[in-house]
Amino acid sequence: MRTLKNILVTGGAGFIGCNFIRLLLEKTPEFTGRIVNLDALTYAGNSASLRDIERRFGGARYLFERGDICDRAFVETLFRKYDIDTVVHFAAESHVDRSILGPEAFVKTNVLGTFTLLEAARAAWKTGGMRQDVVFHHVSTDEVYGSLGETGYFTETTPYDPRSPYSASKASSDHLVMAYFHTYGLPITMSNCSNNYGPYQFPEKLIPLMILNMREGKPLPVYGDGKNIRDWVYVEDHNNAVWTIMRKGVTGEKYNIGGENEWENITLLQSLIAIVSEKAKLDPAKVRGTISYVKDRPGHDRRYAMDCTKIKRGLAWRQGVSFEEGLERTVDWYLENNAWVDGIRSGEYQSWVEKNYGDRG
Ligand code: NAD
Ligand code: TDX
Repeated sequence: MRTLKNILVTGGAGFIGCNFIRLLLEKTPEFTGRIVNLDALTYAGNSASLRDIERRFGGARYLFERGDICDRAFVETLFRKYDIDTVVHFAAESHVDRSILGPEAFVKTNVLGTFTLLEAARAAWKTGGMRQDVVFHHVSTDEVYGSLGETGYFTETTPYDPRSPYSASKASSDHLVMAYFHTYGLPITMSNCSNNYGPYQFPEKLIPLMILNMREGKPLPVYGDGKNIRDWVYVEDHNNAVWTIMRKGVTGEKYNIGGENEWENITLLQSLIAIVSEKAKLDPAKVRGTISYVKDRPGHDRRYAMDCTKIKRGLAWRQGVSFEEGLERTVDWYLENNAWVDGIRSGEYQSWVEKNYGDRG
């Protein structure tokens, strides 16, 4: 088992990263070290997501450094300044639709940014030979494997077959990470996870977008025939898996993480409508009437589904939150956190949505 002391979290102001920092500082007593959060605060990064963490742990166990993972000199300074022994790399451009509209930022951050971090880690951890008491954990996605038909699952040995600029850029970063293990002996671990949901997710993604559009009486845009399938996992279950791999995962290995919880988008939406209508006192029939089938996403992958046997058998990880419970928690969170929501659903993001999608929400 690795003892991790000074952790560099990249992208800690984003959805999964901020939940990871919360998990470690609030719910993981065996972690007594400190976290340095390196985040550029792009449109998806939000310092409001960690304001209370800053207040409670700031200065001692939690430090925020605003910067770009592509900035080599800055990243190297952080390794030295904080004596970093662990990297957990969440920072990325993460939205498939945006990668179709503008792929360049995806290549920069996801490919060049990952390369820059790997180079900085290699330089910092090479003291004669390569240190082996350190770890670089790379957070990736099921989308690198492409699209499934009606049957079958992605395993860790499924050949890569990315279809969108987003998944192609993540696939490139995965290959670089593995190459640094084989070529330079950099101690890496990697995880590929299915669709996450939960608090603090940017409301361009399906679940928060739908919850907030329902609340605001806006159309609910369903791509294509609504029968694309995703495997949903609660963000805390994903982060528990990442933490487990960082401590106990075999160096040089990758692990699939998923919810083993497949839903057609339209069926998921119907469940969400029932939950939100009850909690927000809306008429479910009226909300259903706002479903709007819109033009499909180009290259829209039909189905994702993860085989999680390796992490379950090898590292004894399990999902802890049922879909029913996770959706309830998520809806409650979005209905209760008006200040956080309003901060995003105004200004820059709203103008971007209107420019690219008209008034669909
Ligand atoms: P997100 O878009 O919510 O957050 C990304 C964060 O990275 C933001 O805080 C942003 O400011 C930061 N960032 C972006 N470019 C940066 C740069 N150049 N330098 C420094 N910081 C930068 O993303 P997320 O949903 O939290 O995803 C986190 C990671 O998990 C990503 O690597 C993504 O590919 C992966 N992943 C996400 C999901 C999912 O369902 N959301 C599933 C599997 C894997
Ligand atoms: O308005 C919408 N209508 C719709 O039908 C949106 C935003 C999405 N969809 C569909 C497309 C997908 O089939 O819902 C499904 C989920 O879409 P997204 O929330 O955009 O997620 P997805 O494209 O599946 O990718 C997500 O999971 C894997 C994350 O954004 C990635 O970062 C992660 O790697």
